[in-house]
Amino acid sequence: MFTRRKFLTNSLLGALGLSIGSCKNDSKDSQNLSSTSSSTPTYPIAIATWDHGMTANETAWEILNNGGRALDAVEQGVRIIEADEKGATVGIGGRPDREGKVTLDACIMDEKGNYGAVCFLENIKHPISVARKVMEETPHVILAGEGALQFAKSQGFEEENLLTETSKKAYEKWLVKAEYTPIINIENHDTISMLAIDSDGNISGSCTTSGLAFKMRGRVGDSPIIGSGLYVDNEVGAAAATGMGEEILKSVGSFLIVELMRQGKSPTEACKEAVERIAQRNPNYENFQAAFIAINKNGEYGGYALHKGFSYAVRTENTNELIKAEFKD
Ligand code: SD4
Repeated sequence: MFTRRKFLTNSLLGALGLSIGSCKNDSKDSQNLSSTSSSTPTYPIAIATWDHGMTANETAWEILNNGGRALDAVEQGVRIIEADEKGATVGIGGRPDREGKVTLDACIMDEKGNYGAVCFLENIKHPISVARKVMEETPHVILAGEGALQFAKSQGFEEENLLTETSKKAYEKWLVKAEYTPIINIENHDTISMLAIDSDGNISGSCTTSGLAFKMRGRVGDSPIIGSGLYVDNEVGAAAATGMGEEILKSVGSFLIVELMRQGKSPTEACKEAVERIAQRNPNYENFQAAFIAINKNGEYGGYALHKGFSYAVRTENTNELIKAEFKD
């Protein structure tokens, strides 16, 4: 629960200016790792990837601030981004695969360790809510493709065209050369992952994406896969990923981060180690982005990226800011 000590610490932070709407700027050298991790044990809290995390956090915060469950916050928060046609990497408006079809991946995990996911799902705007239904209404944890769509429809989700005019034009432009060379921080950018702790101290997480633009048909990334795109352990904390899914999958990065936090690392230190491992194992790491966010049981948070350009949004009672994450480069 939110204690008086936490309140006082938060008030102090507020007085120091760590407050609404700010954007922390960290050049590679300007912050040490411990300063990026908040030393403020505080919850409720929501953190989410990229700039649109600020928007998602607003909705999540309404739920958390009213005593709602972290699971509801992480579902409702990312739904806002799934519904935003302007976003090119999540839900409607997401860039299609090489055959011009938008295919979506998503997963959700609650404080009891329950997990549900959908992958290679077409024509459904809110894959995160289908993932939650998989978790709560089926004996399984992942449904894919046609079966996921069939299940979604059986649960009352309606099919709709997710390929917007803008996405269609982008696809037609891509078709001219039809080269598959994802551009760092552009074509593997903007998956939304969200982690939250509610006022009961319970942790949940969500992750939803249209994956890499112009991917091969049938390709599934890290985002719907437990331990890679997302992992939650209510005793320790949670972590989530964004970036080049193939490399994140091979590192099982989110699970690794939670285990490193269990061993005593701060969220940022743990994210950094997961990123370092990806770089060590892949001499080609200059050519893709990979980034993680994490929170621990105390509400401390952090993030770390392979390359410059990754930011994540943090919302607490006294903080509403976009943080430029530290990075390896
Ligand atoms: C994927 N990890 O499908 C996702 C893409 C992403 O920000 O995170 N974009 O590989």
